[in-house]
Amino acid sequence: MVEIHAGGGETVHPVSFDDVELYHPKSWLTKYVFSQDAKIIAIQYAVTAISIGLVALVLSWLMRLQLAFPGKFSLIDQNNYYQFITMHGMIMVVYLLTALFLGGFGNYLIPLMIGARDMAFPYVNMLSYWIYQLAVLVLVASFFAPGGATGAGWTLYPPQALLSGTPGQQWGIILMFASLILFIIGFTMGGLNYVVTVLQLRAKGMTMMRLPLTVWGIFTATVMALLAFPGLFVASVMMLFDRLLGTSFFMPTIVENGTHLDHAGGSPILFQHLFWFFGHPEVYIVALPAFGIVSDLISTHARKNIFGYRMMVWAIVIIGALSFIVWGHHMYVSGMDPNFGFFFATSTLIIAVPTAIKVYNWVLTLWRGDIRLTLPMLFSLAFIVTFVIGGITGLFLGNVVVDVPLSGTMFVVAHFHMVMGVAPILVIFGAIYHWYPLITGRMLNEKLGQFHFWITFLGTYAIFFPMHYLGLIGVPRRYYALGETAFIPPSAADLNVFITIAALVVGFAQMVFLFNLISSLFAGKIAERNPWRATTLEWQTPDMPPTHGNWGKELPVVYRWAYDYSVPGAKEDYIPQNQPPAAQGSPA
Ligand code: HEM
Ligand SMILES: [Cu+2]
Repeated sequence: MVEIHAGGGETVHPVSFDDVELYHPKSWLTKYVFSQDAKIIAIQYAVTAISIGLVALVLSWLMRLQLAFPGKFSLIDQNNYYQFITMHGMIMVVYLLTALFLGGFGNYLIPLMIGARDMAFPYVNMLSYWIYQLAVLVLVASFFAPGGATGAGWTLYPPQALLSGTPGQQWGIILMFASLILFIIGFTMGGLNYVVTVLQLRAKGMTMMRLPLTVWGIFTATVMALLAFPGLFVASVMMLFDRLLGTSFFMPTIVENGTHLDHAGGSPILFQHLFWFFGHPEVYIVALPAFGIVSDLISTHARKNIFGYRMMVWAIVIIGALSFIVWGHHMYVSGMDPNFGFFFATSTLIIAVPTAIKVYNWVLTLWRGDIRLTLPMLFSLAFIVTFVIGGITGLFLGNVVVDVPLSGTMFVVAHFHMVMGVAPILVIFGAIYHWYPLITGRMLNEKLGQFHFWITFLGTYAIFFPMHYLGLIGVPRRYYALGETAFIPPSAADLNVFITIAALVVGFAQMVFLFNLISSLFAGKIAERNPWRATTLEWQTPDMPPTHGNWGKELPVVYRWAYDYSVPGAKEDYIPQNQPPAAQGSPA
């Protein structure tokens, strides 16, 4: 792994940049609203994603209130509960996490970290954001449409999703699919940009094997998303046809309330396959950028080179590839052939190997590092712990015999919230504390940040740990109210109250975080240039925050990998990627 950082010997074939015409904004409107600058587009993506994410957060409070105090709130009836659960799940997974990691961090960081002026196709990049925003508006509109939002569950399984007993059957489900279709079109426009930009616009000397792991994570996740989203796209279009045109791709011959519906012979299971062909890779579309970002955060804040860079790159790529052949583990209860069950269980368990390698390498990076307990570091450490815990319950659920009894219970809810809810969000927070000074020129308030970290970290455990137990004693998921059962002890109700209080406290801490984000814009301490003394290119721009075109007159030239921290003999404990070998020891 060490061989990569020594000097700039390899031959590279960078694209020539001199003749790249940058689009220069001419008015306020083209500068800040219809902007083609990836940095502005990134902020637009982030603000929209966080705004809609707040809606999902509020929905989770409403669900938790209902679960703790069943029937006390007339505002929440059975139908609402299903609408809330559906919208909460879909918004969190797609409209918040995917959009924020790829559209937000991808847009901001890719061009800067690889030493490019902007994305390859800025106009298409701008369209990508506006179509995403339209998708969000269509989704929000479904709350106000007659019949309200769909209550089909975030997996949108037919035939239930289209039957009249399901809330939102009139408009909600149509708007949900329309919104997903728009989202995928918008994402594809952005995604092609991220891939082409990484492949074609790297600065001179920035070989693929010198890319920071953040870029590797986002790049691989984007390639995956470009391959996985089409599964959801066709499934959405075909479901719309079933709903609107009377086709029967997924709708079986079915009798509803004594009436024979017009559908005949469609396959609901086919929908499940298409959905999870997208749905499982989706977990890693969110996780891989998080993996990459965490690697860079711990290396920077422990002043140590990442352990096993090549291994880390390959682990990212292999996890990405393997996650296309494990989708069936979401369908163990669909009555699949046991041979298939065996195949999917095996492939699922194999993914644990490259994943474990990543965890070892993070720990070895920290080992004997000069660890600074900054907020980005705290969030990264919390991520590693949380991801390991969520991963371990994943190993249980990956086995057919364990999954079958547990799959309808709160155990699954606890598992996926740890691994794909809490873990990536911890990374998002760490990343925001890390890059906020670059984006705004100011630091976030440290005290508020500490408060935010501890409440969020401990609070999420208070929420999701007891849920494992509830699942094990048989509390089902997606239930509006438990009612009286012979097997669930009354103590489950007390635990539900506890979880809800924890959820409200954690929610409050996020409001403090938002306050910090906004107030620090005006009142935050002015950031030094490169406050974390990082090696990567985004901190080496002539202006901070970076301006249009990123690099002023001259593009950077890259001489080394991204992890030259605490190099023996060097004057400073970090050497920026664009520092020539001769001048080693005196960082610019
Ligand atoms: C503090 C934050 C959160 C709380 C309190 C929370 C709470 C809940 C609750 C109460 C349910 C319904 C469980 C049931 O009745 O079966 C649920 C479902 C769900 N949540 Fe969260 N959640 C949070 C954050 C997240 C995040 C960050 C994600 C992103 C991955 C997420 C994804 C989902 C999904 C996919 C479902 C399943 C929806 C379905 O079954 O259709 N949640 N959440
Ligand atoms: Cu999966």
